[in-house]
Amino acid sequence: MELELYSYWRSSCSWRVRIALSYKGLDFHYAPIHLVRDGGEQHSGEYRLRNPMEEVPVLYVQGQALSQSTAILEYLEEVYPEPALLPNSAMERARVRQLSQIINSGTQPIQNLGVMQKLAKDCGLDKAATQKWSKDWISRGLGAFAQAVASFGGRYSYGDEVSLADCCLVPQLYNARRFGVDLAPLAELVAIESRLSSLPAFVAAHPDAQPDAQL
Ligand SMILES: N[C@@H](CCC(=O)N[C@@H](CS)C(=O)NCC(=O)O)C(=O)O
Repeated sequence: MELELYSYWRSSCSWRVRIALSYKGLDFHYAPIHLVRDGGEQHSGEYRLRNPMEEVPVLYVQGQALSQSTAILEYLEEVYPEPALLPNSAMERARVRQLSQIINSGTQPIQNLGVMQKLAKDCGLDKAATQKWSKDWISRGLGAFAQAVASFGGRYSYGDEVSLADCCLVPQLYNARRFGVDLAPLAELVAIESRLSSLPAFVAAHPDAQPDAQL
């Protein structure tokens, strides 16, 4: 199946999809979209046709554009069920989705680039204030994630198998560091991250390993 991923090296949502693609051993063509240069290539007329939300990622599957990273993750899981990123029972799958959504809908959207730019433009917040905004929302989201992991985590975010929740956690921790979040209270998440980081799929999906990385 022909797969093409529109991605930005540091985009946490693109990173989630890169992890799943690599974990499932799927080859894909990488199409870089620079989120900052020239005001952001995601806002170009050409890209808006790919995703009217003007965001990455977009995954083309045999010419059909899919957006929204968790929809893409679920698609990949359905079409390429092995190796699995969701557990067997309905309750376990709901737990993994619960964790994923703490990040996908409860954290990342509030700290996204577009939100920070709007806070600066429309509300007059300076860089320190927008950074603090993002830092506080990430702390809150990862704090909730850590509490859930204390109940049903294990070697990884949910139990002892890699799951979609891990695809969301690792990029969000990277963002946490970028915004100066204190990770000391989140030591268990950092420990899970360090177990995940040595897995080949996580190595391959890291921002620094992408063709558009600016090191
Ligand atoms: N809910 C979307 C969010 C996508 C999203 O926020 N992407 C960010 C990068 S992680 C983006 O493209 N931001 C560009 C902008 O805000 O202008 C998803 O999960 O795919």
